[in-house]
Amino acid sequence: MKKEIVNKLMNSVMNCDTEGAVKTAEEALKAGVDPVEAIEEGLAKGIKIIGDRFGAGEAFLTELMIAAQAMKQAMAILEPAISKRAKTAKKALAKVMIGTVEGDIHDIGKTIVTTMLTVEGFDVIDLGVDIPVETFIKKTKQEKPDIIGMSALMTITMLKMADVIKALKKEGLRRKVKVMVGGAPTSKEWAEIIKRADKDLLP
Ligand code: B12
Repeated sequence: MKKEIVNKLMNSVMNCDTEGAVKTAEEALKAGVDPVEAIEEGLAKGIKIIGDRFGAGEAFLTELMIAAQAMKQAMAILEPAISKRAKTAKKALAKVMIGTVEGDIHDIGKTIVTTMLTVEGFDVIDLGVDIPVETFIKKTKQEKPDIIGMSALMTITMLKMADVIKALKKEGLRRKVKVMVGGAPTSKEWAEIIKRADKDLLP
């Protein structure tokens, strides 16, 4: 039953069925489906399938846009159920500042990460999307985060992550923060490359 609902979520997004995605998200909560599983195993799988079709020239950008809208609206129903689990620690575990890098407006994954970190007791500042290097630097000076999270969904924009790290170093901020990168095109290998570039930049 729960598995069926999760599959229905996947299919609704894949088929650009916003109404179906919203209704199924409500059904999922009623049936006691884990909202994180509903997002990761249902909605996210659906958007990945249509994304792959788009990449193969088998789907139009408008379809991608509608599917993304369906996913966002279903997430809006599921997220409050995740937020309810928020740990009520007196002191935040750490301050995280997160943003999607310049040139990139993808924010679905970043929003999930923001919700999960908040639930786990981190103080999260979400800068939004299309964030220039200068803004990462300016906000780091203002907010003094312990961790900076960067999201990129395109191979071209993920390069901006290295630019932010370089700028942090140039401004003498690199040793004061940990840097976290994520988004579909990133990988362990990419994290290693970023780490190496980072090391070279350290005195
Ligand atoms: C939805 C989507 C869109 C939506 C975005 C809506 C939105 N508000 O986000 C719309 C329709 C607007 C869109 C636009 C475009 N898109 Co698009 N899009 C996608 C799609 C289908 C899904 C992305 C997504 O939301 N996935 C679901 C989430 C849950 O997964 P995720 O983002 O990977 O996040 C998870 C992890 O990666 C991680 N994570 C994410 N961020 C972070 C950050 C940190 C710090 C950490 C720790 C973890 C973490 O946690 C998340 C939870 O598990 C992908 C396909 C794909 N396979 O990724 C294409 C894709 C990314 N898009 C693509 C393209 C080309 C475009 C456009 C250029 C299309 C165009 N011609 O205009 C534009 C770009 C606009 C821009 N300047 O950014 C390409 C990129 C190709 C490439 N190799 O660079 C892809 C891969 C599609 C394809 N197969 O060709 N897109």
